[in-house]
Amino acid sequence: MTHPPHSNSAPEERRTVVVVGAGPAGLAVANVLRAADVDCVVLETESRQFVESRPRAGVIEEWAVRELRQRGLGENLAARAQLHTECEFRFAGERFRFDYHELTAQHHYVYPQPLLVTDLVREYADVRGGDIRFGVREVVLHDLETDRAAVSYLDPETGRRHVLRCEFVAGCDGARGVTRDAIPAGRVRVSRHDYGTAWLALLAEAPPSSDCVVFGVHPNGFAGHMARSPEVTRYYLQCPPGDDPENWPHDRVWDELRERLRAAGAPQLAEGRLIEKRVLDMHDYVVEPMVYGRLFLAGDAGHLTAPIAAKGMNLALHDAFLLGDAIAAHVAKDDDEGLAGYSHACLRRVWDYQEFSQFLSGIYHGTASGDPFLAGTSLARLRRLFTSRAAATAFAEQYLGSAPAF
Ligand code: RFL
Repeated sequence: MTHPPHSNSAPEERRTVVVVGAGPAGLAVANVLRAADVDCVVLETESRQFVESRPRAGVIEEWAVRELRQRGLGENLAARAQLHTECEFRFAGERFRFDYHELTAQHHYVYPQPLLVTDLVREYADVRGGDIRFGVREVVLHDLETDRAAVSYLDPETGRRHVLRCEFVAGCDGARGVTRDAIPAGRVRVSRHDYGTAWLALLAEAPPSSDCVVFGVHPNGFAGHMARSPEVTRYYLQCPPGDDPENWPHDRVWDELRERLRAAGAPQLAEGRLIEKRVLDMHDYVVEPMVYGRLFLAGDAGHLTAPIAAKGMNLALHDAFLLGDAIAAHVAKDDDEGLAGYSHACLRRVWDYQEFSQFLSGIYHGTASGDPFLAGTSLARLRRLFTSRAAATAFAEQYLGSAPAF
């Protein structure tokens, strides 16, 4: 729903684009716009320090790294990211290396999301002189179906409501933002999927215990190991939906990780203090179209992909580059082709990644489903990756998001 601007407002500002949210999507859009000399402002409810330290993703696909670098946003990433060429599956007490680089000639990059966000904030605000307002409150969207669209917010320091009239609103405020909810019921379709399971997402102050990402497929449930830095490792443990992290004290976590990642010849897990422990219920949604009037959704605001396949941030960047370029083409050349095709172009990759996430969920969660039939087909799916080069190549392409077209 949209609301009329508050009567007790500061004088209205006129801006070309208001970007709501300073996550990977919003910051990438804003950087593209700044580079094209398009006027914009970014509104963010949290502080700069908070967004620069919020731990989340780590895996970035090669095409996304290439795009970031081409746009002058990937210098630190190129210098500091880890380059991965293979991953390892552990099941039935054995280790199976999956060399996706050999199959596709492509890599995965591991670069923690807080570092990418820090790079993008610095480039936008400090280098390109962009306007970004942290700590705003009560963001409201107005008149989205008119050519007088606006975004207003409360400045907590002055208590005044600011109104920003604009040509476009980029809704980049993630899964729990306000922009998606500003669309009246019935104007877009929201498709949802619930996996009926959850992951305990852990960050451990411990060095990685493998030189690559490890997926443990075990009758007790899935377990994952992902390096984040030489000192910090992300782990996942499948758990019941709605589980309480307090049910997972230090010893239980490490016992269960050791059990689910156990395999002949595997190095011992390096144990460390758990600095993050959150239960993530696994669910997805997709908003279609990702456009309503002057509002263009990007990233998690428009589609959520459970972190099963490590795709959400990659999709956020994909949307952001398309949206930034489309708005820039409109402003510079009155070319509206990009804006008209925006939602369609985003959603093709989104649906492809959602499908892969479902496929991967079958592999990861089937063995622990309690259904022996599902357990059997899940293991067959997994073994096929190591017996059929054709199956392995198709999997590698989806794992890396490297298909030539979607
Ligand atoms: P974000 O990152 O949530 O940023 C949204 C920003 O909007 C702000 N905000 C508002 N601002 C103004 N007004 C409001 N009303 C607002 N409401 C919210 C928020 O404070 C925030 O700063 O969304 P964005 O930019 O779309 O980026 C999406 C990614 O963050 C997300 O998809 C990934 O983190 C998902 N994900 C992964 N993706 C990958 O591609 N590779 C991975 O390896 C990967 N690992 C993960 C993940 C997500 C995880 N969690 C916690 C769900 C691992 C985990 C554990």
